[in-house]
Amino acid sequence: MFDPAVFAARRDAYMQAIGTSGVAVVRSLPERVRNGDAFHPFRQHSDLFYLTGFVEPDTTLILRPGAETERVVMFVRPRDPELEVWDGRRAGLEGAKERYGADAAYPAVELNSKLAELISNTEELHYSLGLDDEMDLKIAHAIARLRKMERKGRRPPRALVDPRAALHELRLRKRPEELAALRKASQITSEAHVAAMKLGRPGSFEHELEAVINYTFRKAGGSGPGYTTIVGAGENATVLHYIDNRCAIADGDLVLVDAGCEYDHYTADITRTWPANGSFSAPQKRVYELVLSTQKSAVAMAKPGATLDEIHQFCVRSLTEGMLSLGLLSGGLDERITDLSYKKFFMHGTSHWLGLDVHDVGAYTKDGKARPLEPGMVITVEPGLYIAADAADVPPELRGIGVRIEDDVAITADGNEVLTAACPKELEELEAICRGRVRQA
Ligand SMILES: [Mn+2]
Repeated sequence: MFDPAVFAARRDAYMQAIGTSGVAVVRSLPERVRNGDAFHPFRQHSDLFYLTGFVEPDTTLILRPGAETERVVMFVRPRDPELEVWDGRRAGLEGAKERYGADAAYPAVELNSKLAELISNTEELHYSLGLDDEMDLKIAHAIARLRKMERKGRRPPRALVDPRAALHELRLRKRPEELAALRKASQITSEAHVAAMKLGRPGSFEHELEAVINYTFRKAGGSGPGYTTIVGAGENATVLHYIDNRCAIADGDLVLVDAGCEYDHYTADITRTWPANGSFSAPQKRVYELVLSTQKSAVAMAKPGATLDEIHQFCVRSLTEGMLSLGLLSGGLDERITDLSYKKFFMHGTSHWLGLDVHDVGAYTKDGKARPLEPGMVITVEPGLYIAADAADVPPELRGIGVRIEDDVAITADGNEVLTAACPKELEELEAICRGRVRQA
């Protein structure tokens, strides 16, 4: 948990960006029923966490940079000793003010009656419409109520502004404390991947690897996986978001693991692919070396001024060249890139922003063009090659091979820092780890 001053500084920066004519409403998402009376674990909405560090449900933050008093207003669940016995401690109104920097705090149930007044007579309402129907309706009702109050000197905001405009630009550039959290998440994630490499072998199950990965996350103090852990052996590695994780691992399988630990609400995102029996077969090796050399060159390109589009175009060219020499495609390189036939084997993007969300916020284009990378931005670099088990017109020995290699890269003033550098990816290194384990068995 960061220093409260960190969150105060973020609120100040956001209020500066909004300007004195605007108001922002940021609300936690509703708790969701899993089944019966059991709920999915609650995880705070990233925008609200970013601005408050407050982790309880049913919370609303209203930022009013133009107001003279009550510039930071929070609606929270009040203390309730009886309920807290069942559901855990609450910060309450006092806690919201004393520990979370609210100028004023009200019980969550009073949001409806106070919302209209708090957003009235502003020009822009910064609010993320479309995430939560119930809250959208509250906003709509507040606006409707204010329309009827013009003669009493109250009117609704004139424009609705998506948080992408200001808040998500702030979230896109990571501050030192955020990079520290991402470093920690990356370090734990690297350990978890190595633990999986050591445990997995022909005969073990995908879910066993998922278990050791998620165990490693929690044991090290992470909150758990930042997204559902993917463990795909053999042809399951060619299914991009395979999360069933229930198959046995066979001798000769490659195992693709895509998993990231969430630490202090920031998540890492690593993919590694390794041979269950400790040796890449010759065809597996050819595919792996192609993806690895592409990935390493792509990581080296990630520096200020470069764009994600350039990095992706490089990967497309490099992988397509490899597809031609592997016999997956035929014809000319430029032709195969132009007609998009490479997408049969490399169908996803190379990079995404990374931070509080695994696919973090932030615009990918600026003025209609790919935006240049800047220090503080954190990206993934994750080329892959996937040859379906039933792919027609490909060398039979390549069928069912799926390889993805993914690292997390922070852009620095003069290049980059690979946050996930501790996670092995060299072919010989992977074989050594997997063989060492096989010997111990
Ligand atoms: Mn990713």
